[in-house]
Amino acid sequence: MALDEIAISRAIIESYSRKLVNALDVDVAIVGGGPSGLVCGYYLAKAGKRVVLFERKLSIGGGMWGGGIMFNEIVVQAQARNILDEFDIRTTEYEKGYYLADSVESVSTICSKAVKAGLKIFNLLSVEDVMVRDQTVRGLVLNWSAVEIAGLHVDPITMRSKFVVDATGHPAEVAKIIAKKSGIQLATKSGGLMGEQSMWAEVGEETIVENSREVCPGFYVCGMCANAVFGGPRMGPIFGGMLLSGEKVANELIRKL
Ligand code: 48H
Repeated sequence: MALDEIAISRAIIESYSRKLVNALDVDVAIVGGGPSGLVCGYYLAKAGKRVVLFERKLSIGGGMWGGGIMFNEIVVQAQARNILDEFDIRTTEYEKGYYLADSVESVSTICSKAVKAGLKIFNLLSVEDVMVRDQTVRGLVLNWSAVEIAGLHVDPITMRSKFVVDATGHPAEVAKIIAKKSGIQLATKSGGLMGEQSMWAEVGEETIVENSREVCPGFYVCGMCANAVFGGPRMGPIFGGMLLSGEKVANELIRKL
């Protein structure tokens, strides 16, 4: 059979367009494909919810690939090891309570299992705004990352979801947009973003899970973003809190949906 380049092009365009159209009205939209967003998406998809994830970059995995200072190993504490077990990611005990995993195995496995569970991932799409109705976050405004990077004046498109999850990591991008543009008071002490605090692994890992929750109607945060919004320390290359926070938000949303 002779290969027809036009058939290849048509296949991709038709299939992607269908996938994107199906993503325009869903249960949950997650922004950011780092460890917390991926784990959140996995549990929601596994529970049969319609869930999509938008990631600005070409690659999925956020800050997990690089372990600590590009040494591609991650540390996970005992409380989160069962999540790595759930994904069948191999761990070794370094010393009591500290487990090591290969960061490449971790990201690729979580991503693969999340997609196979039904999470629809769109890479190369950036969230530049939210849709708000009746003081409730109801969806996202999307544009190609290439448009954003090139600074082109191209208008975005909009998708609707019952809930939005900000998993954009340190910059807390969606929370910042809501605080700046929507007039909605966030459920923090100041009503706005409290800001991330300096390194303290133990407190950071505890608070990240506590802070992974609803911030205003229709809007949740998980992962590093949760401490940027509610004010909590960073924790360096220990990833248990990221996994537990994604799981926590997924379970809360599964109860609500
Ligand atoms: C689309 C976006 C947008 C946008 C950002 O940083 P991440 O890995 O996030 P987490 O919270 O799952 O994990 C944090 C962890 O990697 C980390 O940084 C730790 C533990 N730090 C501790 C320390 O002390 O430094 O992933 C966030 C993802 C990235 O891939 C971004 O590209 C993406 O979100 N993203 N995607 N639209 N507007 N903003």
